[in-house]
Amino acid sequence: MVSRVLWLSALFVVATVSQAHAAFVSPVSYDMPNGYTGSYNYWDKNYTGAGAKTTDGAFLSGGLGDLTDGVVTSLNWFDAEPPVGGAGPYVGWVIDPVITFHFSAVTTFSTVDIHFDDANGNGGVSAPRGVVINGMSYGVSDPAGSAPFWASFDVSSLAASSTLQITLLRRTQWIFADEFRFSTGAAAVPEPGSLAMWGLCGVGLIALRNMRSRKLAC
Ligand SMILES: [Ca+2]
Ligand SMILES: [Ca+2]
Ligand SMILES: [Ca+2]
Repeated sequence: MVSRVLWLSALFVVATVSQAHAAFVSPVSYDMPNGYTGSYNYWDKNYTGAGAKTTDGAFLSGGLGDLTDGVVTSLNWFDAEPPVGGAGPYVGWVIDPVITFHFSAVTTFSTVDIHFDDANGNGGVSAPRGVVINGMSYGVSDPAGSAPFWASFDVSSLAASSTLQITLLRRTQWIFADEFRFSTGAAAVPEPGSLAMWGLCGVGLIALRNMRSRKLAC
């Protein structure tokens, strides 16, 4: 009986350790200048907030769209964006866009991941040369190939905040992005696994104590 309980406790320790990883945090909205028109329309056409979704560079605010919809394409802009109409997965800019993400609470972030196109200059579209996140500058290397890629930024040294202002810095004429993800570090509150572990450890200790008591009583 006692060994079975202790075994279960050990299993929960393993489960708890495996859960102690970063968690994704979703923004409640983002504000930014809309994308622009080249061969096609690289707008955030399905954006849910205010602003002209089919006007180049129009200021969009209070909503969510292509940058947080979970859709991540493995195609370069010239394969992913046709036809004209702006419903493709990317937002593409001919400026260095400033995008402000709003969160429901003050949060200590650990990582920002951004998915960019890297067309090696095809059509003027390249990987970015860097980003600025809440005033902190980060460089981005141009990957050897031309496939779209995730760039990961360690933001654990930034002060906790309910907003992240991210400026994308172009390497050439255009910059294309289709998804942003935000992670926090270790959870601030005990996870259910931790509570279960302590509960089972307690049961195990009580069972052990009872057994020893019985032995002594005999
Ligand atoms: Ca997306
Ligand atoms: Ca789009
Ligand atoms: Ca490249």
